[in-house]
Amino acid sequence: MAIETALPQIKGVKDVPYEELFVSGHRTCQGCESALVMRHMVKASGPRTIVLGSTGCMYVANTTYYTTPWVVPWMHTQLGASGSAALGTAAGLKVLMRKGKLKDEKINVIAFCGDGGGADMGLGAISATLTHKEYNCLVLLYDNESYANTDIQLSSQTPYGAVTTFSPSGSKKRLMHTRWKKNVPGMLAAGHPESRFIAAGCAAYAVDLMNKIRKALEIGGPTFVHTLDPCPKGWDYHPQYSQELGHLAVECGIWPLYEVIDGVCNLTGPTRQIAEGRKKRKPVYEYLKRQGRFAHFIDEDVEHFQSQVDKMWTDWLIPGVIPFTVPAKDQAILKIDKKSKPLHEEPATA
Ligand SMILES: Cc1ncc(C[n+]2csc(CCOP(=O)(O)OP(=O)(O)O)c2C)c(N)n1
Ligand code: SF4
Ligand SMILES: [Mg+2]
Repeated sequence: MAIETALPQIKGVKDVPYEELFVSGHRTCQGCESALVMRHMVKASGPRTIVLGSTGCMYVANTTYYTTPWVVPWMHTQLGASGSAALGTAAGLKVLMRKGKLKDEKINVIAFCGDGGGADMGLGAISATLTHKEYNCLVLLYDNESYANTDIQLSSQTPYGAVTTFSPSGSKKRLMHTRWKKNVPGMLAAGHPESRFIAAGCAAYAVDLMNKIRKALEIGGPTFVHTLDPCPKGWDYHPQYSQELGHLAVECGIWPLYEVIDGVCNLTGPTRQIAEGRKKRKPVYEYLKRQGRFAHFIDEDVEHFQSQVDKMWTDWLIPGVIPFTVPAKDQAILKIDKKSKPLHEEPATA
């Protein structure tokens, strides 16, 4: 029987494959959105997929001794090595197929990493991988905004002011952590013109996310998807609110959804509606007040958070994506006319 490998775009939930390739047998917390990302990721990619994963919750909790939820082939890789593992596996498959030792067919290679493993330790390897355009592989960074598996330590993805085990709020210092979250997908998109697909998604928008995974795998070459994943343990909220928090992160403009295809940026989902003025951006307080990690915030902290998010929307060259601001006097030189030119053109998919 011929194996179906083409991955068409999913038009609605009725189109979502029934087949589960990430099943029971894992020990992630109730309400773990990173586990949902894994499930959506392989649902979208289908059975002809090899998954590689760096150390973290999605390794440890998914491979408790003698059990695994993975139906597809799966391999662990070192904490900072998802980029190298993706590239090495894609290169190995290519050689085996060229030598006739493996049937020449499309096999999806996906390497995942957490924010600690991808945005911090393994960023160099991911960057290198995104320059090797002759290999087909996807790196998926699942971002729960901490080193969760080792008990919620601060990472470069932890939001401004949030409490982690490395940034507790104290009586002398209310905010132990005051860095703004590193903009990983924007940075990778801006710096890797040979990567044909780089996107930001969220499991709360499941179809949007699955379509981004599919586009990445169909467009080919080295690609990257970054997901924001609410984590009940690290963010300190009841597990039943994970989806709601994913929605709020996007609706408050904190986590813009977009994809960059061949250098063309396309905002997606509610992010697009907000940018087009069809939906009102919610105040960040709606998001912050739902999580214990921000319980120590006073008004001025919320105001600062809001002002930073506002800047992402009003000053950045592409809202939430590219953090350059262009002075009015230079907008004509750079051919930027925000009023007459649509900022977010629909890119042609390959
Ligand atoms: C080189 C190295 N340093 C430290 C560790 C210990 N360690 C294991 S998992 C982990 C946290 C990883 O965080 P992240 O990548 O964000 O994944 P998460 O646990 O949040 O899912 C750490 C520090 C390790 N396994 N390898
Ligand atoms: S700590 Fe967070 S990321 Fe880890 S398994 Fe629990 S909910 Fe998921
Ligand atoms: Mg993490």
